[in-house]
Amino acid sequence: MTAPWWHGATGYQVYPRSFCDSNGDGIGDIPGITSRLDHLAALGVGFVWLSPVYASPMADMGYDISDYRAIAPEFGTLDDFDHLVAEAARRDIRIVMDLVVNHTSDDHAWFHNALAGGDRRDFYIWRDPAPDGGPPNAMQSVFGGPAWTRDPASGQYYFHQFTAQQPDLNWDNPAMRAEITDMMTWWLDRGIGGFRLDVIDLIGKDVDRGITTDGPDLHRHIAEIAQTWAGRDVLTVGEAWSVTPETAPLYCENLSMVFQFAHVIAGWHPEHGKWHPLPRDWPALKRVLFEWQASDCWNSLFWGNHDLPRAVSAYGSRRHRVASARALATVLHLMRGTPFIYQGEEVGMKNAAFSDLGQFRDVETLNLHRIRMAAGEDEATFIAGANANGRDTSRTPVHWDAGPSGGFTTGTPWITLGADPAEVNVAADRADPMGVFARYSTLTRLRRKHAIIREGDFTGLSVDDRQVMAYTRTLRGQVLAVVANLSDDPVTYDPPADLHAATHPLFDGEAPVDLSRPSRSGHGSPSFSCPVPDTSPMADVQL
Ligand code: TEU
Ligand code: CA
Repeated sequence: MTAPWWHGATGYQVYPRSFCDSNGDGIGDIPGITSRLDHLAALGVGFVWLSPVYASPMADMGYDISDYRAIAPEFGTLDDFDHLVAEAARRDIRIVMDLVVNHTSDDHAWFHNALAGGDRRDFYIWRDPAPDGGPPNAMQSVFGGPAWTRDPASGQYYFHQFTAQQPDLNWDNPAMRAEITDMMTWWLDRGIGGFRLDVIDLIGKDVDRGITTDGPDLHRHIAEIAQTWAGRDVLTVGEAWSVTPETAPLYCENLSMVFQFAHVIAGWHPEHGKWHPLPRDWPALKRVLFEWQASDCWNSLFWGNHDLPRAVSAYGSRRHRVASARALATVLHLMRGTPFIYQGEEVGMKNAAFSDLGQFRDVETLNLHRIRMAAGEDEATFIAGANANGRDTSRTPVHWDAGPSGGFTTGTPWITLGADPAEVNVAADRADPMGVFARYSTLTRLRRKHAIIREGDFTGLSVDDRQVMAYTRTLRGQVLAVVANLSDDPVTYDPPADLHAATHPLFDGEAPVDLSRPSRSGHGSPSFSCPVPDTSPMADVQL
């Protein structure tokens, strides 16, 4: 059996609102994406994960769909979408749709019908109030507050895992499921490259037992929707915050891969969560990353997305932005799995630096603000926290150049630009042969070219080292050794004894590193044995 195409492909996530605005209304749109496809082709990506472009009131920025078969007018039309798919295909890039089927918008026709007591009532999850008239149980929504909202007309409550504007669909209802599979087939027939399935671990829930993730019917439901793509050569990526190495194989029976967050969660305070990141701890992060490398399932590999801080801010060096962005790219993309680049990451964009509450747009951040203020937090502390951990921090527009609005729009952007657009932008970085883009575009090509990157066995090295990430990939007697300094400072790395002298550098123009003896390397260290002192050491060695 030949390996699936996504083993050799690199993905790129487009958050359409902030990618490129074609008509000056300040909102990125589909024609804007099409206009920048040559950038993605130069980067060498094989597919785009397109965050939702469906009709939506945007209560959760498109993750609240009001019509699955229509495009939001601010993003364009179905013709624009078909044109994007065709133009992408001409560049060997597939368009993977973000599919949100755990819930719809409260503005979906089904929910209006349900509120009116029509035949779609049971498309959603309704329960009678508790004896005291309150919510049926104590379940909480992800964005704060109860997961139940009362419908005054019927007196019943509906369930919503996210905002009240995102009622959960009732997956126990076969008529509802039939509508979803019809809709999926309709998109597949348009020639899309597959689906990224939003919060797919939630669709088997049992609210009466308080179960949301990994519910009793989860894999039966996933198997049913998988029928829509049976026999089609498409990529399916299941977003699953709850998946573990033990449960992953169940997902992988039907999906190409899970998009799991173990390394993200490992960086959070175990009790207080993402707003309380732990001090960076590479041994802990590596343990998680390496554990997943041993999974029987194919991996997805990523540092960031539209819900997470920017890669270089979350994991990189403050002092060496470019070098650490390159090193992070390198260690991620040479692991086993399909790497994903979040828009702007390919030029080392950083977290936003908002200074004022009025600059935030995300419902989760704004809800949390209310909760925090009520608890007595001061605004400056909140804003600093939101810049570091909130979702808007990575949702600011792509900086295409140093011009007004970063070349994103000729109008007023819907959200403030990110940090330092004059310095950190696509044009500047692409002009630098040692820039971030140069490294990413090399990595996408190396993955296509070298079977060892796609198929090689993975062995994590030196897991307790606090500064260096190191591992090998092995295939048919060949060894690829990956060693990168992820710290702010020069390091001396003493490689395990069984690594011998390098014979070939992986990256053109870099000398092989002798891994038979300790070598000193680092950001700015003159004694590093690579000709490029300001980057990660790489070597391809023969045992
Ligand atoms: O995210 C799933 C999810 O649970 C996140 O809301 C996550 O908990 C949060 O971002 C952590 O801070 C997906 C989408 O990626 C996200 O944008 C949506 O808001 C959410 O589903 C609901 O559709
Ligand atoms: Ca626009």
